[in-house]
Amino acid sequence: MPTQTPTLKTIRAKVESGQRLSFDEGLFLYQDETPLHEVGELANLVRERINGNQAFYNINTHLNPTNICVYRCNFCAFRSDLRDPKGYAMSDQQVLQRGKEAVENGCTEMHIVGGLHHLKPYEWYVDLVRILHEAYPELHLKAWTGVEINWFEFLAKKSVHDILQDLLDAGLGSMPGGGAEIFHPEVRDKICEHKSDASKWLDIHRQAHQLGLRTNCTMLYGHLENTFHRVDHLIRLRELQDETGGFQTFVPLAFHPENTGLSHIKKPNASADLRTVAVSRLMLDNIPHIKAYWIMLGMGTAQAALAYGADDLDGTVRHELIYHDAGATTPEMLNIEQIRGLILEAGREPVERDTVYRRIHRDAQDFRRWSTGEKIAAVADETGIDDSR
Ligand code: V47
Repeated sequence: MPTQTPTLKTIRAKVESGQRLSFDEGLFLYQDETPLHEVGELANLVRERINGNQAFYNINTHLNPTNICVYRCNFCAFRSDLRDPKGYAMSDQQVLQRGKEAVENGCTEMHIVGGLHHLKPYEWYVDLVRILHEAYPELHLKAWTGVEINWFEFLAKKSVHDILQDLLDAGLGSMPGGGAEIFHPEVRDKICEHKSDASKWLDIHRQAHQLGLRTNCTMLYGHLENTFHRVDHLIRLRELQDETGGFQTFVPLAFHPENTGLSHIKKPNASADLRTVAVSRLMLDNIPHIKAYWIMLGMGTAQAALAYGADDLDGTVRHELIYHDAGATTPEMLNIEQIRGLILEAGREPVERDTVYRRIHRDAQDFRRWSTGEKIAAVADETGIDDSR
């Protein structure tokens, strides 16, 4: 049977009745001729169906233990060579100091990613999780991307399963979504040829989900890819999510060209950002949350994104380097009032969550004291994953 050419009318009917959109419909939604406000309106319908008027945030910090990296991804401004004056690797004491600062500032999460340092053994990466978890057990450690886990396979000569088990035993709480970039080899081979390929990245997340870990997923857009590559990327994530249900948030990441090997490319504009958020919400019907990462989008676009499919702004953030090295002009951090204010100004209800989407209750007298409440009901959770770890 010939497939019907997509129109906004047919797509609207499918979205309203909760039917899954096809590859061609994803391409259609990405076309400049398909009015952005209509794509946004449809995405908002799905966003409100799943998450109501709520917009989530957390109190978090970043830790990039080293920027020294064996890979030379041409989109990255953060990496460094060993002898470059910019190169660094943190000591255990510096890492623990960051844990202390996080806890003293009420953080519930530490987001840990970095370079693949050729002189650091596997144990350095595992022990970093262990010392932080032993000193600050209340701090959720969202650590190491699929690309790092793949590097650990090379370092330790162990299986993905055993590596993830070592990290779980050390205190790993979940995994961030970085390193996915663009899966399609036509692009991946041009921007990060040495990095784990799509099937490796996806299989690491599959195995993490099977071990009961929640993970996030990302897509880096606005460089050498076209809309075909983006829709292909989204569908590969959707297929894995059908299998495991372990992804909790999708984070579209806008390329920042400054100080990178692709500095001739113009940064995506606000309409490209909003369209990507909206198409992601519409295509990823099985991933509960879409994040508008304010550090990368800028505050105004992140606020608008809350009406284009996004339901999460990430966190207050401290010590972000990856985007600021690549020219991000956003502040280095926000305080609680500021992030809540952004959400309120956008007409949404701010809800503080922990990393695995449980409500956080803060002590009214001392905001640094908090307790974990109930799981936020987004889509039906049939994964059996236990988040009480
Ligand atoms: O994998 C690197 C991207 C990612 C640039 O899981 C760049 O909640 C744009 O994954 N321009 C790391 N993007 C960041 C990341 C992330 C961020 C926030 C939340 C979560 C989460 C994950 O940043 C890398 C790469 O895709 N990146 N350089 C650049 N110049």
